[in-house]
Amino acid sequence: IWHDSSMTSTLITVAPTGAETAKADCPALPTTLEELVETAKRCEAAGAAMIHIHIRDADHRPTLDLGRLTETVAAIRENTALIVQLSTGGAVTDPFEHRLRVLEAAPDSCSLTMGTVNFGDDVFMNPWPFVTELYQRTQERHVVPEFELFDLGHVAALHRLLDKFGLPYGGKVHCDLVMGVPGGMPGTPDALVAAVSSLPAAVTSWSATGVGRTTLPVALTALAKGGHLRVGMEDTLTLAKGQPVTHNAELVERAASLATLAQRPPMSPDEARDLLNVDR
Ligand code: KMH
Ligand code: ZN
Repeated sequence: IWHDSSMTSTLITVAPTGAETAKADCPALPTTLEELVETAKRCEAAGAAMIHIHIRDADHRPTLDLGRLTETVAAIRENTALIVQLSTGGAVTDPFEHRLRVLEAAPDSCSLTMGTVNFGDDVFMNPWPFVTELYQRTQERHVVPEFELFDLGHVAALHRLLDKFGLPYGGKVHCDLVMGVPGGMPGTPDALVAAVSSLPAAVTSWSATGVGRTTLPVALTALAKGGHLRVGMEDTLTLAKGQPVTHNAELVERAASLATLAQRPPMSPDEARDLLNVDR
């Protein structure tokens, strides 16, 4: 008997950079526009359909500079068919105003974190008034949000948000479970099952990502549960103990192999646009 979800193909999102790793500590991290475009092309060829983008300034430090973001969106669109998702999370030090302004770069999609969470020694701030303001702006500007869920409380907040403010632009509800962050839910199969079982009925698709050593257990469980995958150097810097990632495409290739083995091969950017109802 084939379960429905086992016949669906897999959306692979690549998150190649993030805001936490220093270029000096990891020269393979794509921090320039040229590196990002090259990464996007190779990851698309390896099976990615969406890219979750954080950008850096000329000194490789995280930035939410609107000009740079706009230029980045254009460059990825010109060189790939990937769905362009900009991070509105930024770095833990970014002010709310700058994070709201990200939408002005007109991406296809944006991340939208559903609550505050301890983040290692830091705090990733997402108070309710910020979450609701950002959500309403996505609806006004026709940006498809991806709800980032770091904890079970964020799942409860997603119920509240949808009840109060209705469906996102496009009518689909896609979320991403970010697991294994020190301060958030653990990257375990049990936690994944608990979070997925609690998702609102309006959710039409979900992906999961496990940071660090939780990458593989989270990816394998997500595939088995009918979910999609997010991988990349934002979340994972080693393929195995003592084996550093030398290019984001290695993580996408591994995700694509797992998905293919699970008989849920990677979906094309075009299929992903249908899944998320992102404009063409
Ligand atoms: N860099 C983290 C503080 C997102 O992209 O929306 C937040 C983050 C989530 O990466
Ligand atoms: Zn991010």
